Amino acid sequence: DTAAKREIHGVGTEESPQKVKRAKADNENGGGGVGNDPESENILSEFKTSSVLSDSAREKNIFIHGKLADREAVVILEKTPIREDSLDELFMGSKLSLEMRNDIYSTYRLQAPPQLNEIKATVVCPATEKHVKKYQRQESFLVEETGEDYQSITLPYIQKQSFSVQWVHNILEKKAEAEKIVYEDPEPEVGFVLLPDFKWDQKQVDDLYLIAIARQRDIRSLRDLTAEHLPLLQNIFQRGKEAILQRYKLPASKLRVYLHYQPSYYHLHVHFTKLGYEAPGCGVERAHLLADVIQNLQSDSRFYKSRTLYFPLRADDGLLGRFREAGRL
Ligand code: GTA
Repeated sequence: DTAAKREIHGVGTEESPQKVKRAKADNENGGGGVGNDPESENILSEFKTSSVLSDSAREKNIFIHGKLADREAVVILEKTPIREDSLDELFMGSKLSLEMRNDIYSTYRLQAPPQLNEIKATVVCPATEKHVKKYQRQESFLVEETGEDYQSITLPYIQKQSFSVQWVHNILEKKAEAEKIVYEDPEPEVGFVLLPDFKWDQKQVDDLYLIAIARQRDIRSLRDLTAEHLPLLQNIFQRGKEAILQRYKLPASKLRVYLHYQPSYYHLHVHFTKLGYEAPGCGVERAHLLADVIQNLQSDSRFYKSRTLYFPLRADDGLLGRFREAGRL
């Protein structure tokens, strides 16, 4: 799979290696949430840790709650994948210390040059209590939501309690991340913006992750979709795949294209990830393939209004509390 091994710079992206290497500190809604700062001062030197929300030795990441200049913040640190195109530099330019040798086996501590030893840092500041809960490791419960449950429990809850989508509006209005747009269709009804998801460092296609954000602002989620939205969904599917083929040389047969239910952000968006990359939230309990969504709406315009949908909620998610209060769990 040569496409999968191919690194991004030099393969059709216009972004310079320096630019794509920059660690991101885009925040969600800090004073309007426009996050195009150039690499600058180390704002994290001021960060005071309160607690570790979760961590994973396997995924090599840690989610930390703390304070940044007296404001609540969540910081996510994640070691980035080792790129094939950096191997020569890694072998030549590192310091190596032997840890143990036994027969044909030996292990070393390899101290890579700083530019090959980056950690991706994501900062959410000011973070709401909901952000803190979102990133906290917690037990999950599968919820069964009928069309009526959606109307009586979920909809009233999300109308009051969901995350701000200011960051989405900033993208649509080119107030943030404008330089990262991979493809855009300006048409108001079927148009969308395709750009790298902020979980992706864009250095290699192995973990490719883009999102397509619909220009229409009144579609909250899967539940709002009817056959009327088929031209929009088909446009995102078709043009999104074409743009990814052109930019990253990855064919549609290598893509997992899906919507989340429940999403975190209630403005219609579609996830494009590389098949084989286990992106957070790509499991069957949360991801709905766009191809299936299109077919379901073609056979029944009211499919997502009437179907029972299943999804996991974390133990202290307020929505789970509402399902409990309503005796639905
Ligand atoms: N380009 O400002 C942004 C931005 N924001 C605020 C969110 N996204 C953004 N993309 C850009 N700029 O894929 C992306 C998110 C997500 C999508 C929204 O928009 O990265 P969703 O509405 O379905 O929400 O999709 P979802 O999937 O719950 O959100 P998210 O944040 O991906 O959380 C899912 C789980 O992924 C988390 O619980 C956590 O376990 C994990 N996760 C989240 N962020 C990171 C991270 N930076 N590194 C590693 N794991 C992470």
